[in-house]
Amino acid sequence: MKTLKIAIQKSGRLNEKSVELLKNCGLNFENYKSSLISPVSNFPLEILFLRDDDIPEYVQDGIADLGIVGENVIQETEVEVSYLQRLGFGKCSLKIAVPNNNDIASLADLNGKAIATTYPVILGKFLKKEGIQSDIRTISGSVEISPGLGLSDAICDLVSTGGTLKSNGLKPFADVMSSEAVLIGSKSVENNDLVQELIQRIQSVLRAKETKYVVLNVQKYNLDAVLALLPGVKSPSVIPLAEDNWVAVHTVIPERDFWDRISQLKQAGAQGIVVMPIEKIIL
Ligand code: PRT
Ligand code: ZN
Repeated sequence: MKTLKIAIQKSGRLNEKSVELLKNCGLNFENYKSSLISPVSNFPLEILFLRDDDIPEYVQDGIADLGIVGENVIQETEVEVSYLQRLGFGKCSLKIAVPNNNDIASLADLNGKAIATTYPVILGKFLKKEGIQSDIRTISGSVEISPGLGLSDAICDLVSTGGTLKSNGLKPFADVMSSEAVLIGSKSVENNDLVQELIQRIQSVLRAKETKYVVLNVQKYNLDAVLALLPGVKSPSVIPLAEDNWVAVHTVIPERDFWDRISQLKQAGAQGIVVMPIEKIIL
């Protein structure tokens, strides 16, 4: 079978998490900062390290079969690619932001105003949908300083913590889109067996990330109350302990309701709760 190529960001916010994800999928490769291409020794795959802006087109044109990139970049480049898997990292929102002291109170107030952005395509579509006519000023970076320099009345930029807006005297005003890193593929590879294998490995790593392996001890008379709180992948394992009347329960619980569940378990009589990370969950 032909060797696949996957394009990931060479350096920047998505590089480290993309490399970590692929390594957690059991792929062996060198991550030399100087190389543009790195072969995987134990899977028919090559990794291309690129600027994120180039990834969607490389995938669309079939130069790479797969890519990991932010949805914001895919939508801005308007490429024809398949979304194969959301990856849960690189989360951010594209927002319109305005100076703290300003007279912009509603979207309609953006009519006739200048908005600086590096995302003219996405912003243009958003404004069109909202029936707003603004002057979109496309700039290549440091968007957040443009209102202070008198170059625009507002900006449209990616926000994660909001710290950059704050330190530039700006406040978020409208959400344009939310984004995260996604695995994309060229239209021709969707049904390829190796691609499906890779997607399954990625899903098992993502599932594992969302869950914890929990071991706890409980007296038998409290077991039912504790089990009622534990969904488990199928059902929790209950193992007798050397001490009479005690059992150990092993299970997997979702990270999102982790702390709630832990305090409920303690109230129900669980003791010696050990929580462990999981590497992979293969269903
Ligand atoms: O060199 P290359 O072209 O590959 O990288 P790049 O400089 O274009 O992109 P990079 O590495 O900055 O971001 C890559 C991807 O990370 C983006 O396309 C998004 O999908 C995602 N991402 C997640 C972000 C952010 N969070 C983010 N906060 N990209 C940029 N920012 C910037 C934002 O533009 C602003 O300047 O961070 C600043 C705001 O951050 P906060 O935390 O202060 O709100
Ligand atoms: Zn870029």
